[in-house]
Amino acid sequence: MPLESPARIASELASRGFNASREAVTLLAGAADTEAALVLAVEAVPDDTLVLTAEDVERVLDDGRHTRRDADIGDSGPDDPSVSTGTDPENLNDEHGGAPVETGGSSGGASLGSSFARDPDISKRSISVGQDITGASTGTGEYGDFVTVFRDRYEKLAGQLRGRVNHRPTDSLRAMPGGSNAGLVGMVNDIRSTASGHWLIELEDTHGVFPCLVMKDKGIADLVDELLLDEVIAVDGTVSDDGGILFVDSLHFPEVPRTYEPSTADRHVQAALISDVHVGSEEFLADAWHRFADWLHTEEARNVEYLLVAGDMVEGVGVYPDQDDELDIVDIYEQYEAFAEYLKEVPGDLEILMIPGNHDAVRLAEPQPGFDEELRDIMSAHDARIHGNPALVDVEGVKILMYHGVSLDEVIAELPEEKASYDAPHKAMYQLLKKRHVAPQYGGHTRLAPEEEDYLVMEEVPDVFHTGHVHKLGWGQYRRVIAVNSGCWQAQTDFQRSVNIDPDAGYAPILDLDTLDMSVRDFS
Ligand code: D5M
Ligand code: FE
Ligand code: ZN
Repeated sequence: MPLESPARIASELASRGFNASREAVTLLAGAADTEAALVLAVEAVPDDTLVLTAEDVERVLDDGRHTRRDADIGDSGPDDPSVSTGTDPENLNDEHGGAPVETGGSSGGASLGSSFARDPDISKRSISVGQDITGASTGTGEYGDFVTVFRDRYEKLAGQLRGRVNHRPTDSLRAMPGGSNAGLVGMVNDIRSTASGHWLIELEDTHGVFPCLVMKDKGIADLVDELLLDEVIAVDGTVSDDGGILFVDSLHFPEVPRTYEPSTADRHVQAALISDVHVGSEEFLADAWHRFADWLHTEEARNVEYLLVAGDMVEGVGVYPDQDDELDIVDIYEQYEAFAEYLKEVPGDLEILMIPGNHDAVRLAEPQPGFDEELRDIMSAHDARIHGNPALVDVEGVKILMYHGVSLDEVIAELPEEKASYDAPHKAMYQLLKKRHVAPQYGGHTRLAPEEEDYLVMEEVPDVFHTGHVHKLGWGQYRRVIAVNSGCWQAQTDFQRSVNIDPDAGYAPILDLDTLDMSVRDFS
């Protein structure tokens, strides 16, 4: 295979056991005979070398046999992907759905072999992960574990809501005189509309359940539209004369505080937030991926030092009916091996972090632990970090909550179109932020694993919420938290056609960690 692009060069070096600095890759791309220069460079370095540097390459180029080519190499490079304008962090209404209209036109000529020369200062990087189930799963799958996980959910979210109302446990509510004012923090057990158009919401606390009536003319019916079963809310109201019902005056979600101020990085550094690569599917867009990987080697991408992948690395096997007909690679391990090859195309100096999705070979129930040792070995390219789904990742002070996004299907199915839709997936994410839980409703699409703790509660407010799964690109700000749903690298499958999903494939959202500005690169 000719080494015509930085991605191929990086991949070739990786398969020979080397990482390489971007500058080294760029120098090789610019050599008159790239292949020969690469061979000479790897032969010339000491046996224990792990990272090929620009100096290593310069040494073989300088001996005259492999003079550098001029910048015209750019003509044969891939087109420069289009760039969108960044969002204005001051504008809280800045939202973007349906990616293609948000990106600007493309402007050819990425100059792959031109004068770009950089070596990131790795010492400035920091990345750490909290709230990850990997290695910490205690669930035995028994009924008692479900009780424990829901109790933990209640306690964590009730803690966030307690200040909002004067909570009375359900048993003492029942004993209160009619007409008393009282509050209740509870998990939504049932929602019914009454014959006269009011709403009866049954809330559950650790003592029992209590019916709460929201009158249709109260002005909070709009909030009832947003309710999902099993989420935790607070209500305030008046106890009925017989003490059997609470007439609701106000309803509260755990929420992101209005005053929330996100944290930012101390230097200009960027992260690419992607998901849903689906290697192994006939519809996996290898060319778009090559363009993305090539771009990461260019000067324009010099500040992209982190690559975060929010699940569905591979297409998997037996995930939906008749999936076999559209598999390019039928063996799950071979799918991961192929994914690892694609991963090798990106610069070796990128810090990569990945979590699984519902197509990956880990348990389907959430929270999903990171991959087992065998799959980690297969995906070890560039020392990628692997964590569970969800994972709260601190990247240079910016808290990024990564979650694959299966619950988004549920939110979109249950809520009115204007509050959550496939065309505006970020709005469905806003609902999760508001509920401070990544998968509130139990029992539909979203399978929950019984654990001692509810890992799906957002105990901390993230600065950035990164999901995928619905294969639609959309981003925006919810009370200053950036929500990004990252699209995919897979063209429409027959199955998706049958359920009317029109994917946004081949886009890479790029986040400035110092300003939290977002832009999207188009590699489609
Ligand atoms: O999910 C890609 C999209 O396809 C996502 O929005 C869910 C949707 N999807 C996946 N499975 C189903 C079923 N069984 N019914 C309806 N919609 C579905 P992905 O996880 O990549 O398959
Ligand atoms: Fe997917
Ligand atoms: Zn998915």
